[in-house]
Amino acid sequence: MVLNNLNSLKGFLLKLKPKITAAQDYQALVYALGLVNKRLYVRESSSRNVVIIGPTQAGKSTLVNLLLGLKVAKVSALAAFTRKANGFTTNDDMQSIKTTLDKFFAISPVNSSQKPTWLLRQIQNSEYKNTTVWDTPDFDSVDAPGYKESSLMLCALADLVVLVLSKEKYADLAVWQILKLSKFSKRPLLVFVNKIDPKDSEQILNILHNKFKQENIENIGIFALPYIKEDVALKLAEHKSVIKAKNLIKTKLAESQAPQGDIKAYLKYYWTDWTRSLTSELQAKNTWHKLISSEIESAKDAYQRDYLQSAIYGDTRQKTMLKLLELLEIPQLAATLGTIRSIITWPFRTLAKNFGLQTTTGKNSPGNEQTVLLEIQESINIKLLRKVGEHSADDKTGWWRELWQVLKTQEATLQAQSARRIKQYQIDFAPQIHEVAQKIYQRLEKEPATLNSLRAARASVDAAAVLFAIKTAGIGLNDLVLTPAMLAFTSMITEGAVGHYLRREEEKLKTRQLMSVFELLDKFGQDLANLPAAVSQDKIFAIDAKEFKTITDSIHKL
Ligand SMILES: Nc1nc2c(ncn2[C@@H]2O[C@H](COP(=O)(O)OP(=O)(O)OP(=O)(O)O)[C@@H](O)[C@H]2O)c(=O)[nH]1
Ligand SMILES: [Mg+2]
Repeated sequence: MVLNNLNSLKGFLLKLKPKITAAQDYQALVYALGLVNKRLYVRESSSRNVVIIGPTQAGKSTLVNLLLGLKVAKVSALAAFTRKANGFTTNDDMQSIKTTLDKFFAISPVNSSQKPTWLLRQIQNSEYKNTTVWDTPDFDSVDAPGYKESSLMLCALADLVVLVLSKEKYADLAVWQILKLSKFSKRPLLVFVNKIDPKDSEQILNILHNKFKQENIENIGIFALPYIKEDVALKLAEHKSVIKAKNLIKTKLAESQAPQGDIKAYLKYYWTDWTRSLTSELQAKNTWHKLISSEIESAKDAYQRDYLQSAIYGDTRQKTMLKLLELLEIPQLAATLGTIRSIITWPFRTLAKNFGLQTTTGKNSPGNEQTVLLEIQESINIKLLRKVGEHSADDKTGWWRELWQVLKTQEATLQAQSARRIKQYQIDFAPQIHEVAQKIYQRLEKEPATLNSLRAARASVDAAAVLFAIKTAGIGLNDLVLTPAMLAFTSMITEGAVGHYLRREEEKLKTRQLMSVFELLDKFGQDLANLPAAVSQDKIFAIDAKEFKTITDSIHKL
């Protein structure tokens, strides 16, 4: 259970990592990854780790050699000389430590081609059994952000930390920022101040003791090392500070395993800082969904107002009428068909004129409903684009700006997609219109007088010819439904005996139509809600509110 939690926590931290810009938060997060990886991969029985850390040129590599009594770490007067973590181990089983360390240090994407940030070398030293002593890169030089991860990770791995300061560096902010990380981990901390003039030594040690007290950071000893002109290693090897420190380290390492440290408290302490941008982003996402909902709601109102309750709803009625004509099978039509057949080979304009059409708008001109829906869709997009633009103006996370870009580039695609959805809705809804026509026809069958008069009427015959033209010539519905013939036929029905019945059925149809269009509009909303997914994951967190909550809750169970 805890392992599962740790694994998902690790995945979450890895997602946060590339987006954290504040240096201190970043370093705290890498340290947290170290703590998590240590729990996940480092067995308690494995070798002990002594980690030497400090600012550049403080004398870390020099001290590693002094503590080991060997000349293994490379010392140089070049600033930021050590750039990889160098482990010197007395453990015989190099292979097994390497395997463990490979897992421990992996905090970059699995297939990243990054070069290893650490090296391991076996040494012979009978003083430290089953121990790895680490020389680490500095954490304060200009280049350090590029390589200090391994030092931070090692601080988390350490069973004991040795901090090396020089007389110019002990008050540096970077030093104290790193030390604050160790507050929660409870690793024994030993401090060296290097290159000190012996006459200043007491004073500097006092200042440091006070500073540690003030910062509430525990240490197991602070030692001063004098500035030596040359042959540092040779002359300091027997220095009392070095001897004392070596004994202290050996005693500490011999004690039972260092406490694991309180990961939970540590995570809780930094959690708000690490997730501040994520929280703003999730808030922005939430606002985006609310904006969409409110636009879709007004679109639903607009559809009712501009279509269902408007005079142009006639086009649905005309579709019903056309279907009804089909069902009526008017006998006189056969005679008319001859004429129609000769007409349909004519150009479209001539044909349309024959049926009393004033204007011809082409055979693909959209129906009224389609036009209304397309306009509604366009208006949703325009309004949302404006609102997203407003939010971008004071956007701290960059999320709104990214969304604006996506919305702008996807505008045409969205429109095309909506147009397809509208067409599909109309195709899917057609059977319901036909069903109403069926019902009216069945109703008419019960009233043979009306049925016969309809079949006989001149208007029906002309209208049937219109229907025929639509079916055979592929002429757009909208061009022809308003012909006088269709209007005459429609009014015969509406004003006739079944008029009342028709209107009642039409009301029911409207309700179903409204529901179908609500579904359609909700799909528009879904398309819009999915837009943030198109934003590159380099730019925003790929974390949703649910995942965030699950992980946040899981910290309490650690
Ligand atoms: N004269 C003198 N030089 C010292 C003393 N301690 C360290 N040095 C020199 O200071 C320089 C830096 O020492 P290193 O041990 O390489 O320092 P470091 O902390 O490992 O430095 P980076 O790896 O660059 O971060 C080297 O030239 C050392 O010889 C000392 O007590 N006296
Ligand atoms: Mg060094």
